[in-house]
Amino acid sequence: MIKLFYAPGTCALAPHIVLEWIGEPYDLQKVKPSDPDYLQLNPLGQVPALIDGDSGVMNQADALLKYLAHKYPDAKLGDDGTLQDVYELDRWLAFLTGDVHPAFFPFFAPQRYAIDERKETQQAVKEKSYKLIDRVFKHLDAYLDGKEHLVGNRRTIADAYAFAMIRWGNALPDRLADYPNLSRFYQILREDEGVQRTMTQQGIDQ
Ligand SMILES: N[C@@H](CCC(=O)N[C@@H](CS)C(=O)NCC(=O)O)C(=O)O
Repeated sequence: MIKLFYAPGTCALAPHIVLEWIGEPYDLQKVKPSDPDYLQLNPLGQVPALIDGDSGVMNQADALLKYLAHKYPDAKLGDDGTLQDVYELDRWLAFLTGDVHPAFFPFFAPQRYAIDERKETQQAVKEKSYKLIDRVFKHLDAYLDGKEHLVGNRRTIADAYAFAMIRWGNALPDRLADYPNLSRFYQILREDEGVQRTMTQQGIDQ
């Protein structure tokens, strides 16, 4: 059986949602990424990680999402087999994991970006991240105008990852106020039963 290692509210929410959408049984293991026991499993000290039977430990959220989509083709959460769709799915996963996620690094962990430990310096680093986040959120918001999904007109693994990222936007000072399409996208998925189950299991709200 597949086992997902997660920490609440992190990007591990994406494969968790996808497992719910797939609907096959899976195990869930809550971890602290820096915990020595977890570091034995995943020396990167990051979530998500996944074990599927004798697969060994697998990591990197986009690779895990594609693994799940390929393993369970009937769930139709991956590309539709056309070259254009392969590209669309890959480009959104690359943008989400390579641009959106890192834009939040200084927001969530300013101490990693400034030697000066004073509160005002840490706050200044955090505020710098708003610009990075705004750039990627604006791009996503413009793209989602009039759309409910990122790829094609159907639910895919990219939607699950986008949800996890947009959810982080609720921690911004103005929340999602400047991004009406992200707000709408978020609210629609927030109503999804699979998404609701993951949030209950992870003990997170909003
Ligand atoms: N490239 C990795 C990034 C994973 C990542 O940064 N995960 C965060 C949670 S969203 C984490 O575990 N952070 C712990 C840390 O950096 O100490 C992936 O896509 O899976």
